[in-house]
Amino acid sequence: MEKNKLIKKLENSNIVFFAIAVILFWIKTYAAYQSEFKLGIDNNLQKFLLAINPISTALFFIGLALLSKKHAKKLMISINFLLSFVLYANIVYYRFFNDFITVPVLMQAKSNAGQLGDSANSLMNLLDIFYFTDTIILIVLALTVFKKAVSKTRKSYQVVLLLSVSTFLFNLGLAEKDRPQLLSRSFDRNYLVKYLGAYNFTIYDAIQNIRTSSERAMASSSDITNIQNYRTAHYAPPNPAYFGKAKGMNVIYVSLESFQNFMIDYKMPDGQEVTPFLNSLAHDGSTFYFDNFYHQTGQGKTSDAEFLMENSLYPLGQGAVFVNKAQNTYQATPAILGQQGYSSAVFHGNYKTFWNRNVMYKALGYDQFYDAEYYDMNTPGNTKNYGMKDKPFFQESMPMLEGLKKPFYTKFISLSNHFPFEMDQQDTNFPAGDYGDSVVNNYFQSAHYMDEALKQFFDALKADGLYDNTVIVLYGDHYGLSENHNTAMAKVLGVPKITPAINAQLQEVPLYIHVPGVKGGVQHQYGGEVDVRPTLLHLLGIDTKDYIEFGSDLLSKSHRNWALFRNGDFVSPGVTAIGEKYYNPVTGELLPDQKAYKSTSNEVNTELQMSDEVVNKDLLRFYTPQGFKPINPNAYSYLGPNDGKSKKAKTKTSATE
Ligand code: GP9
Ligand code: MN
Repeated sequence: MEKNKLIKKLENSNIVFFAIAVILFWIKTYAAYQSEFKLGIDNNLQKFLLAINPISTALFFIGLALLSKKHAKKLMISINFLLSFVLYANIVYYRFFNDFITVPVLMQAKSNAGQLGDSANSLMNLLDIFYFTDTIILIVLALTVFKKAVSKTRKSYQVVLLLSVSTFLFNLGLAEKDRPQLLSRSFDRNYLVKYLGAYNFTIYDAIQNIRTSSERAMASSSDITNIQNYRTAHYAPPNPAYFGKAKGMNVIYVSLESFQNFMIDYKMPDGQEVTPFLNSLAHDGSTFYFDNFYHQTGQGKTSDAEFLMENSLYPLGQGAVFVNKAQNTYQATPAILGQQGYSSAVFHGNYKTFWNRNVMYKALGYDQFYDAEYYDMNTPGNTKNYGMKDKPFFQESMPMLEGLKKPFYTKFISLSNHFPFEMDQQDTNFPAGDYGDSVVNNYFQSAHYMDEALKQFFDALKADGLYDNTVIVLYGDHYGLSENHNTAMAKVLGVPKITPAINAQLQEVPLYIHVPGVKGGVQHQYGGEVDVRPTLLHLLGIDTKDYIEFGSDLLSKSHRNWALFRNGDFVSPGVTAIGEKYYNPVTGELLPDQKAYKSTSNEVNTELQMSDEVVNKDLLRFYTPQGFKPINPNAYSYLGPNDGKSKKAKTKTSATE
């Protein structure tokens, strides 16, 4: 009898319903942390924090429902559903990108028509319903056992709020103990999620975004002084042996989609080289081939690589700088060369709005953008994934390239070697890999196709005489095979497992620079995409000392021999730093004196912070390098091939009539 009474009492209380909601939500979130995300938990404190971090969120948000006496249960269920949705969206995004959703990523979904697009379906499965089971259980309970439950008072919310705030502060306090300055100097989203949880991360991210937009408004011209001093201190003067060796020559950049450096000289089990053409360039002695060169991109992928290469600034820690900071002032290579008599153009077989390119290219000073509209996207077999396949792309680009005013500065963004790398059967007779992972297997065929397309492009350049008077720069934009494929990658590389040091090495992308008449060869210095612009400008005879940039000329005698990653990790000849742990790059083992490298980590963070300041505060608007005229992005317009033609066509028709 007594027992029944107690049960009745419990069933009648919304507080009990609330407690069940919190516990279910907690378990669900923790299960997701364990099974979906690779957060790099490495001590007991971190384990503990991961376990407790959903509590404050659950108490706070689900607890809000207690403010309503009438609709408490309904509200709890709705809030639970919303939170579950946030978690699940992150899970799906993480399966593809190994990263968490940020506000800028949500914003750029508009301009990229949802980059996940078709892939999203393949990243979801039926078992994912698990992430909504708590919502379902709550609905069932609300309709049955707790049908009659009521809230006696709103006061319970005060208690819950107090509990939530104190658990949060406790959590944050412990996190800061393990990682000081967690909130102020974190470039790695994994850290924030592992210490504070996926939901708090979303809130932190939203606040960060509001903060950076107000940062621009508050900035003043004095903010650039600090940056200028830093820049002057790190300037690497040109190497006289190379300075001006390409003066007046045309420039062609080729962005090699998703192309990683491990492919160079890689042989399939039957002995076939995957990329014979690129291999031959690496060894021909007349092309610089950098074999310790790294991508430094963030969430903006291809566009981040473009940003690095042409501004020598780092992309943003969150979102794509092309999308979020296209209104800023820049002093980019196309603008610099434009003022030296160069014409400039980008060639890319995808639509111009992707990555907000049509807006950003104007800020960079590009005269023309040949986007998808200029290519034959209708012939069956010409396109794949996002647009043109590389062979028809290069082929159709030639007449447009030949029509440019010389000297020209151009960029070709290849596209078909893009995730998931599937090939149309008629495009390949190269064997796929056999590594138990279809994405990895396809990668070999797809890269081989790109290599053939490049050879064809070089042949065309040789045939029309451009080759002898053109600097050609080829670079892999970013990794193609994410950590999700590391099991197969271990087989590809013939190692027992992908250690953190090997994983860092997998971020290597090839860089080639061919300068007619200049002897090249394999170069072992470390560098990243940020270093290419000073290298190129110095070859063209333009000293970069007055420009605000963070890279250093790869051919300079005082080149900084490192590559830092956007999340604050770095690689250099003696050490690979991952998550502030320092490894021997060769053996992959932790280095004995971990403290010795802390100062380099600090330098890396300072550099990223400085670059972020330039971009977030739009500081280049306060500074004009000597000899450079600020450009007006509105003065550029990219007409499509048919724009303005309709009128002409009409005139023609009426003339014949
Ligand atoms: C799309 C191309 C590929 O235009 O740049 O985008 P990615 O996903 O590699 O950034
Ligand atoms: Mn890309």
